Amino acid sequence: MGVGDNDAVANQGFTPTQLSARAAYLLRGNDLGTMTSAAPKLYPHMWSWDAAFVTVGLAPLSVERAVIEMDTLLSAQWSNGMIPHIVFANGRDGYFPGPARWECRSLAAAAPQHVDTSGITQPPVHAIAVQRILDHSRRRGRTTRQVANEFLDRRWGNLVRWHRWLADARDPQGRGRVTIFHGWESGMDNSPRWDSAYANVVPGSDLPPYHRADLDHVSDASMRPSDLEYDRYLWLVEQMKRAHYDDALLPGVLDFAVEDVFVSAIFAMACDVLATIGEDYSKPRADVRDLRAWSDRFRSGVVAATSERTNTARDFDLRAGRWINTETIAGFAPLLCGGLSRERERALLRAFEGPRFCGHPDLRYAVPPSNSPIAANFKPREYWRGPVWPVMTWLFSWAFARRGWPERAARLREEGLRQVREGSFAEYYEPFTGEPLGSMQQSWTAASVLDWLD
Ligand code: 9WN
Repeated sequence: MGVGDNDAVANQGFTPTQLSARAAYLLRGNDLGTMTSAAPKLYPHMWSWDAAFVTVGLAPLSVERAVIEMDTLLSAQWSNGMIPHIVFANGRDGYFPGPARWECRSLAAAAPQHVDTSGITQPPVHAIAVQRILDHSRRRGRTTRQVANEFLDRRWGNLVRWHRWLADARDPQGRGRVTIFHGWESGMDNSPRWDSAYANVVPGSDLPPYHRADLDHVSDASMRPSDLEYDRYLWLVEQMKRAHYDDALLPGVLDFAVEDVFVSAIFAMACDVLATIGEDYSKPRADVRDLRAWSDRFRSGVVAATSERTNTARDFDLRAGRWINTETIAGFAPLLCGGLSRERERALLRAFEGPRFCGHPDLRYAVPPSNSPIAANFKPREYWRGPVWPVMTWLFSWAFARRGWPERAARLREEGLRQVREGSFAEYYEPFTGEPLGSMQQSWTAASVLDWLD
């Protein structure tokens, strides 16, 4: 912090110029060379959806560096098409479960051999990053445009294979929803959405012992998932390892199998974004056709998952054979991908902006909390069970702009920026007090700010 910064914090927070300079500085600090760590201490490696959001923040700073970020991630793609949820930085410890626990190189036939990765996936937001790379390159000179175009030529096949894997391996019956086999695959690890499904995950007595590294980095353990939750997370990893991470075997052996409506909506939207890029850059027509077909299929799957009464979207527990009724941010999935009738969509927007979400009278900022403050299981400081995640505010503001709702997008941006101008770029925030929580200097929070202030 420079002289006078404390005054800035005590008063109104940093000015936009100061804030974007600090965000850029933060990403530089978290830069490991060819990847950006998700956060310096708690998450010292590359996470898949973090990397996509980070790329969105890097693109206005340097298209070249943004391309490197995506290249690193896509180089770690599995041969079946899966983009793994973590790409481990060489020689860095401090995160559990690390490569020694996942053992992907030795167990999974599809895992790459030149790099260590985890054996699960994360939400497919990468098309947004690719779009941002291309958009920013068009504002630059010829050399930068060429870097971006070559990137697209080099990686188009990876991107289509990634989407094909999601459509085929994770929706083999064509229901229009992506199945996840681990709560981590949703990116919303301990959301109340997964409570009932996790209740059926009973860790075996042969769960190998482990030490949680996350609790070494956060000041208050109650901001993180509990030990029982961790036992379940690790038990699912054990089940996957025993099945050699084989796509064909997972549905038969995993205690947790849920159709994730939020991931499905992101996928529908991402397929459209990629298809448009494909058209604009003359990519194979067959690819574009497949992408549009997946987009339609998953949009329908999301709409079919909505409640007639509330219009919110629900996840489906494949093991229990029932819809999961919770009141979380994921319920607004149809606002990301569209597909609802005009009337139902208006009602859903009203719910998003109403007193059960962004319009709750006690919220410090009018941004969506991860769980409704009205819900019985709402916990204002506990990870995905209540806090506000700025990157989710960014995702909704980006999607609203794309859906043709510029005022709504601008409102989320303004409120999101008001929330983070205290300058710690926290992973998540207490919704009523605005207290920064979890990891500080979280890369995707800085990236959101950089895009908002660009
Ligand atoms: C497990 C990195 C990741 C995010 C997730 C967030 C958290 C990891 C963890 O951190 O998950 O993947 O160890 O808690 O829930 O969304 O990608 O920022």
